[in-house]
Amino acid sequence: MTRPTKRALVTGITGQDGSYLAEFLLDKGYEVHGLVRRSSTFGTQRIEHLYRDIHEVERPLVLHHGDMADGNGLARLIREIRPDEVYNLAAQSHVRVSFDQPTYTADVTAVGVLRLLEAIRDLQDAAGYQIRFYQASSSEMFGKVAETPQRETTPFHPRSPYGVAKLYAHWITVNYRESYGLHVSCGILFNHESPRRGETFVTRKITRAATRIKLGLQSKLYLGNLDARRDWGFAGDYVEAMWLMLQQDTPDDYVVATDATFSVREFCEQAFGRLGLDYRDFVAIDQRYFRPAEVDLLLGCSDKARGQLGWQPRVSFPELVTLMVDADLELARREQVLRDAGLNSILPLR
Ligand code: NAP
Ligand code: F7E
Repeated sequence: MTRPTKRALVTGITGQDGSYLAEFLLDKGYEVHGLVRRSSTFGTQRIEHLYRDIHEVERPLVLHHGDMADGNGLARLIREIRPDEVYNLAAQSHVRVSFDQPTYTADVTAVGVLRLLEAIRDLQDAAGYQIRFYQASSSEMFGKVAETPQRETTPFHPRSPYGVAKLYAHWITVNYRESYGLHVSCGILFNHESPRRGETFVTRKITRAATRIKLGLQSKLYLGNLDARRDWGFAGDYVEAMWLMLQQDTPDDYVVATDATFSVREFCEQAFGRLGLDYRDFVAIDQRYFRPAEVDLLLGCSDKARGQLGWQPRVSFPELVTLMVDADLELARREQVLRDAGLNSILPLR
């Protein structure tokens, strides 16, 4: 086994992006440490394949219990691991949920970042040891957009407790760079999806439902605002941009996007269309899925990331829909087999 060249700590490693980033860093030869929340059930489905590999080929992946709400625990971990790079992906990341849990969202998604930055600053002061830090900022910070497309210089106007929490996290990261000379960068990422996307985000909700409808496992799909427009990319492409930011000599902030926008309705059309179905026959509107304040339109301009990082997305919108539908069709087929065998109660989540 080749000796790992660098050590990274990934918070949110059990999430969509965390799982792709862990894969990416392991392939680059990193020793990867992940922060995992304690829960009464296993929450590590998205990284199980990386864990399984450990027993076959030696894969330097180590998981640690911790929580963004626990500053002492985070500081102790940073001291013990002494990572070269920290990728902060942990967050209460659901916009609709943030309206129901605003205080929790602020604690984890906003103040959690401050806890990590303080731990990094303390270690840098005590040991003269530089840790590079990535903050997962969000296009939700643009909210009620001041201009289109949105770029690094576009003024922010968040429209949800999540967006406001991300804005605090963004500015405190910038502040620690300016105040203490930390090597910290923010990726202002527009929506990015994959077959590993959480099932309550709209794209995955649509591809799960469309494929289950196709196989007769479900009859209707209830959605909210079909006219919202998003700049949707593939998560696997976006984690490379995170890594590229930390390889720069100078820390900075970058918009990461495909620079194309589509509506939720267009996503439905394409997803159901891939299965030979007309979405209008199956989609119904449920007011519960509308938000108290909506972000109507997001469209990124990623010229800076493309020019300075040499990054570009590889997966287009139609390719993204196709790969998600095809993966969920396979999942639905397995679900159908289990159902036919009378094993509904032990259906695997993924
Ligand atoms: P995700 O799938 O929801 O993953 C979030 C991760 O954070 C999970 O590993 C989750 O752990 C962890 N987490 C939540 N609360 C925590 C806590 N209190 N302590 C420790 N860990 C906690 O999100 P994602 O789509 O991968 O996004 C990654 C990051 O990018 C998030 O910060 C998100 O806000 C941000 N972002 C996402 C997008 C996007 O389109 N995906 C765009 C811009 C920015 P569990 O598995 O235990 O729940
Ligand atoms: O909603 C509309 C909804 O929940 C997209 C997070 O990763 O990206 C994500 O936030 C749009 C919204 O993502 C339903 O109103 C309609 O306009 O998939 P979403 P989001 O809110 O854009 C940003 C960049 C992040 O940073 C976040 O962490 O779809 N919509 N009907 C619906 N949305 C959901 N979830 N469910 C519906 O039934």
